[in-house]
Amino acid sequence: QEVAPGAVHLPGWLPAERRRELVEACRSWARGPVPMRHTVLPNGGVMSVQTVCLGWHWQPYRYSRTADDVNGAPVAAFPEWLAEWGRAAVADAYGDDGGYAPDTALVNFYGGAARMGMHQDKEERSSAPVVSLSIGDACVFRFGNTETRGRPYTDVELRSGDLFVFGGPSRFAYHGVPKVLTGTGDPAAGLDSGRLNITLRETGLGG
Ligand code: MD5
Ligand code: FE
Repeated sequence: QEVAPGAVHLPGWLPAERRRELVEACRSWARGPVPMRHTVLPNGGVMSVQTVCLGWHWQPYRYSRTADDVNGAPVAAFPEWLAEWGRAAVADAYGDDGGYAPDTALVNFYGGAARMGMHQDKEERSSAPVVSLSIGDACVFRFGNTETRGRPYTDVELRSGDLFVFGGPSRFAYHGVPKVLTGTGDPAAGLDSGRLNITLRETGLGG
């Protein structure tokens, strides 16, 4: 389950009932106050993944309180219950929650053709872990190194209910999602197709 130092994969961590609750919550966040949408990159590219944010609004390559690139509205609050799930996740991965206090979540929806290229998550001003929860279709998750987008990397299959915690020396590793495994999903979770990934983070931005 430790894929690399600080990178811990706990398959099936999220119970079925919690998956359903999280899918329902994501459906609601996807409607507003800021609708889920394909992020436009500074180079004009459009991400194939759709995203909605809580607490802070992520844009490449910054966080803001309002969704200036969507409808200008303040993002939905980051709920305390999700912070508690985050602390439980870090405690189960590392044996101690380390006072984890996430203040933002990125909810990413991958349709069957969606991909995420190799990147680092560097917008946060904190080296606290990233907690990742996956629901629905499985995917190939590519976990790389901190130096380059290329090899060496390890491909891991992430399935519905899996938890992955990225901290310590793995926090700033390159990573991506080269493939969604269509038809491998979890209809009982309330998601008939596609993949949901929810990441919890500490922005380190305060206020
Ligand atoms: C996903 N999402 O599966 C991934 C899960 C994103 C994103 O990459 O930016 O929304 S989070 C994976 C992650 C985060 C921080 C560090 C590392 C991986 N890592 O060191 O590999 O949709
Ligand atoms: Fe990422």
